[in-house]
Formats: sequence, C-alpha cells, structure tokens
Amino acid sequence: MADKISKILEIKKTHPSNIMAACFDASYYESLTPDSQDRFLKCLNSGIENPDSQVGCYACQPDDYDAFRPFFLNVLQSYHKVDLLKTKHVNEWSLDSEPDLPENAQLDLSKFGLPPDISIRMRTGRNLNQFPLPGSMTKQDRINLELEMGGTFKKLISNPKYGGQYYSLTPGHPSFIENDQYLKLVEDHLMFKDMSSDTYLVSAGISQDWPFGRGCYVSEDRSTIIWVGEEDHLRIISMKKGTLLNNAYNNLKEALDITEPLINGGFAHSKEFGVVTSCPTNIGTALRASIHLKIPKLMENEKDAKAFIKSLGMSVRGKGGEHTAMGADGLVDISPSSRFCITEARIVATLYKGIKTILEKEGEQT
Ligand code: CIR
Repeated sequence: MADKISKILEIKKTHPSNIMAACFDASYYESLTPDSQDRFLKCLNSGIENPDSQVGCYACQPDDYDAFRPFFLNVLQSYHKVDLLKTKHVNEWSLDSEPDLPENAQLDLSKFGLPPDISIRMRTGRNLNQFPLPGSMTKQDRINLELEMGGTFKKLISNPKYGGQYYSLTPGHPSFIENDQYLKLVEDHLMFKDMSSDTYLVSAGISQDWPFGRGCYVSEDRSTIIWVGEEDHLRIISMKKGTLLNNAYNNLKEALDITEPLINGGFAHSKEFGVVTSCPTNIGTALRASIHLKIPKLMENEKDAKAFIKSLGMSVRGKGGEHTAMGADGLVDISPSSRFCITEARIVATLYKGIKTILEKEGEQT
C-alpha cells in the first residue's frame, strides 16, 4: 500500500495532467479506516498503473462517489470544469424546461436540410444498486448481473413494442452465441468490442472475466439496445432513423422507464452527483446524443472546424466513434460534450441548436 501511495505522489510530479494524482491528498487518505483505504485505492488503480491517464480513477461501488466525496468532488470539478459550490447537478428530461425551442419542442432537423434517412444515436449508462460496479465485480457477480437482467429482457421480448432477443457471450447461457455471430453484432454496431485490450479498463478491473456476464438485448426493430457488462452494468442505446430528435430521445427515456421498475433495488443514483457511472467522465446524465453530419467545407480546415464546434459545447469524432479517423466527404460524428451539471433536456437542446449553427456555417463557406 505504501508503494502505491509513493507512486501516486511521484505521478503528481511527473504527470500533472493525471487528475487522480492531482486530486490525491495524503492526509485525506490517512484519515480513512484501513478497509476504506483499500476500497479507495482500488478506485485509483487505473491511474496508478497508467500514469498517462487523463482522469485516472473509476468508482467501484455504487456509493463510492458519496463515500469518498472529498476526493471525487475535486476530480469532478477538475474534469467537468464546474464549481460545485455554485452549480448543482439536476436530472431533467422534460424539453419544456428548455427555452428557445420550436413550438411543442419538436426538434425536426429536416428544417436544416438533413435527409429523412439520417440516423440519431443516444446512449446512457446505468448501474444496479445491488452489485458492485464493474471494477469490483467477481466473475460470479458478472454472471448474476446477466441472470438478474434476464427477467427484464423476457418482459421486453414479450412486449410487442420491443420484441427482439438477448444475445449472451457467457458459455452455457441459454442465449449463448458463437464468436462469428458476436463479431457480426459488433460489425453492425449493436454489440461492444472485447475490452481486454483497453489498458485503463484492465487496470480498473472492469474488463476482467471476459466474456462472462457480457451480452446485449436488441429490440426487433433494432432501435433499442441494452448492453450488459461493459464499462457500466448497462448501456442503454436508442437509435432512430429520421429527422425528429424527439423520437430517439423519447425512445431512450421510455426504455429506462420500462426497465428500472423491473430491477431489484433500482439504479445507482447519487443525490448530489446524479446518475452513477464507473467513469467520472460519464457521471450525472451519462447521456451521449450524437449524429453523423457531412460538413466537407468546414472539415477542409479540421483544426478550425473542431475549435468552432467546441465553442458550441460539442465534440467531434470520426464517424466510427472515439479515436477513429474523420470520414470521407467531411462525415463526422458530433455530440454535446457535457454530461454533468447539465440536464438531459439541455443536452438534446444543445445538439439541436448546435446542428443548426454548424450547418449554417457550412452553408456560408465558399
Ligand atoms: C483516463 O483516465 O484517461 C482513462 N481512464 C479514460 C477516461 C475516459 N474518458 C475520457 O477521457 N473522455
């Protein structure tokens, strides 16, 4: 243990951008009981083993953010660039809470010239109160989480609005699929990749016991997807074709509303910080709302385009997601950057307004 502490103190000096190390306070650590010290260090392991981490810590129990509040408060303020003395996180899905939206908050992108086959993706993460977070799960916990979710998926499958099926990677599970079928689901962007090559997730304990307890539910029309056993217990994904942002948004909210009451003990939520996720970057709403836009003229100057999009509170990725290259014809994936100290409604309003401004600017390019 002393080893780990000296390593953190070293990283503080060598890697000042590692938020975990920057926020580590030895006297706070000393004030904890020996059991709490163990539990706390478990959260910091990823950043200790990977000094180049940007954040460097993960919550490993549903109440870690509250239990280690003095530390996580600083991490969250630092990463999300918020002052929690002045700003409180609030979850709010109603678009009526947002000013300056079109009548009845109908967020129709066809007004900006987007085609009817445009695809909108929204995802959020949820963790169950009854299990440790993925970083501290045993193999049996992972298997039990998947079994616990079985009842919920059965209900969704028998509901005509959803139907579809569950695919499991767990050997011996009744819905087990072979590797070729799994790879096809990954190719179709329905299932997540093996996380074992992500060094941060390995050090965090999140990717262990692959492929046990991993799987995904896919609705008949493929618009509602629930991943089991990735970075969070659940990732709930809504994918809708069409120009009305409301469709993807409402579909996501409905999937959450139908799922949560079916789960023993419900989802982990912090009074102060909102939706609890493994990674501090996702806490609050865990909501990522994105769209693929073609902005070839703006993307001729990628650096300026990125800075402009950033100034609107949005991030740009390649069309294949995080760390992928920009697509041909200036095709990019854009999404509001904030997840914390912002409401769900504001995230979607930011996306809508951002798309409008970006496309106007694209139109002005010669
Ligand atoms: C890190 O701290 O760099 C890794 N644990 C990954 C954090 C993930 N997300 C991010 O930086 N946006």
